[in-house]
Parts: sequence; structure tokens; C-alpha cells
Amino acid sequence: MAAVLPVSVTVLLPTRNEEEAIGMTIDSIPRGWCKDLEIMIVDGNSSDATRKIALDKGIRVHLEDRKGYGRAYRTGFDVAKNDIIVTLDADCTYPAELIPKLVERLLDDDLDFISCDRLTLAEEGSMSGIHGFGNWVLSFTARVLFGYGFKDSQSGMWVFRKSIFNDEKMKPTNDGMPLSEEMKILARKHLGRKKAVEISVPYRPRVGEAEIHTWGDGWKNLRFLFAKRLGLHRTLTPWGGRDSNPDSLNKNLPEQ
Ligand SMILES: Nc1nc2c(ncn2[C@@H]2O[C@H](COP(=O)(O)OP(=O)(O)OP(=O)(O)O)[C@@H](O)[C@H]2O)c(=O)[nH]1
Ligand SMILES: [Mg+2]
Repeated sequence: MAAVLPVSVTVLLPTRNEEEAIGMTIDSIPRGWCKDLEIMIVDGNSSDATRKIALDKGIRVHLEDRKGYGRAYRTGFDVAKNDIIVTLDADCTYPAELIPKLVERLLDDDLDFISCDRLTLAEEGSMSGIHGFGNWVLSFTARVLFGYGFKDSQSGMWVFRKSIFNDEKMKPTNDGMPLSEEMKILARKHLGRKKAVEISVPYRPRVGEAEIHTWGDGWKNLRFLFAKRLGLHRTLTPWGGRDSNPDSLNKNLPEQ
């Protein structure tokens, strides 16, 4: 990439006990390619050294002790400082080195939302057989129920403009893993196929133990799809961070 992109970007990582991978994930994020780059974690009260490692790497740490992957993002989307948000897991699975190119694509093609498909280019060992099958079932069900056409409904890497949330309808409601499929359903429904696209990226084996509960989370994801289709899903917590959440920017983060 030749010139520095004239945009401000927040790379947002949800973390819960990722001490083995968080340092490497942060180091893999390219620097110096956009006007302003904020890198931050929204930490779900990790009991290991995750927050300490992130602070030592010089990135922003926001503590959201309410549990859940979706809860972390519903806070992070609100408190992120910059105009473009990039998300990925803090476990070295997603190709952080592609972030500048993906942001450039968002700008060049005047897109609002990119979801990164993992299924097409998944590397050996990145997904167990049962996870692969579960992903296929969920993605297939989502396509049938919503006709939105994304290949990978469970991908956690997105590149989008924060301004999409100016439309209340674009704010996801789920506090758990189903937030991932909800993001894509909302994007295709409210932004349309021209502004919300899917791009295939490599997906790599995880570093560190996952906390995901294969059957439990799979079932919750499936149940969410049907509840959403029938208009029965409910928001349990309000959108956004709480003023009381500790944040390294406010210098009120407790020691870990
Ligand atoms: N803040 C916060 N982060 C969470 C929570 N649960 C999971 N995460 C983080 O969300 C990301 C996704 O969780 P993973 O465990 O990687 O889930 P997954 O990608 O479906 O599972 P793997 O394929 O095994 O990686 C990781 O960076 C986790 O550390 C939570 O309750 N709170
Ligand atoms: Mg992961």
C-alpha cells in the first residue's frame, strides 16, 4: 500500500482469558497505514494475564465484566473512538495482516460492511470436523431463513463504518455468540447487497484454549436464527458501554 489511508480506524478485539494469544495477535496488526489507528480489547473480566499483556503492548483496555461475546461487542462498538471498526478474535485465527487491504477495499468500493468468509480458505487444522459441520448447518439455516446469501454466518472478522449504527435498526441485540450471525443478517437487510459484501480470507488454527461450548453455543445460535425469523428475540441489556466500566483511557483500570 503506497499512501497512508486518510481514515481513522479502531481494531476491536473481545477477550476472555487469551493470555497465550493476545500478545501475538496485537503484534500481527500492521501499523502506520492509516491516519489514526486505535487498537483495543474489550475484556470480559479475564482471570489470567490478558489485560496486563495488552497494557504492556500499549493498547487500550476496556473492561466489560458483563459476560458474553455479543455483550463485549455491543459495548466495544459504542466506545470505539474511530470511524471505521475492524473486529477479530484475539486468538491468532484471523489474518490481521490483511486489515489495511480490507479497509482500502471498503473505501475504494464505497462499502459499508465487509464480512470475512473463513470457510473457503480455511487452513488445515483451523476447524475441527464438528465445528466445520456446525458452521455449515448454521450458515445454511441462515441462508434459508433470511435469504441473505453470506457463505459464513459465524465469521468474527468484519470491517465496517461505525456510522452504520446511526440507524437504530442496525444495532445488534444479542449478548452471546449469535451476535455474529445477527450482524450479517442486519447488514444485508438494512444496507443491501451492494454495500454489505463478503470476502474470503485465510483462517488459521487457534492459539490457546477456546472457551466455546460446541453444542451449547451451536444450539443457541440455531435457536436465535428461528427466534429472530419469528420476531421473538429479546434484548436483555441496553446498547453501549456503561460509564462505570473501567478503561485504560480513563486511567481507572484495576490491576490484574
Ligand atoms: N469480552 C469477552 N470476550 C469473549 C467472551 N467470550 C469469548 N470472548 C472472546 O471472543 C473471541 C471469540 O471467542 P472464541 O472462543 O475464539 O470462539 P470461536 O472463534 O467461535 O471458537 P474457536 O474456533 O475455538 O476459536 C475470542 O477472542 C474470545 O476471547 C466473553 O464473554 N467476553
Ligand atoms: Mg476464535
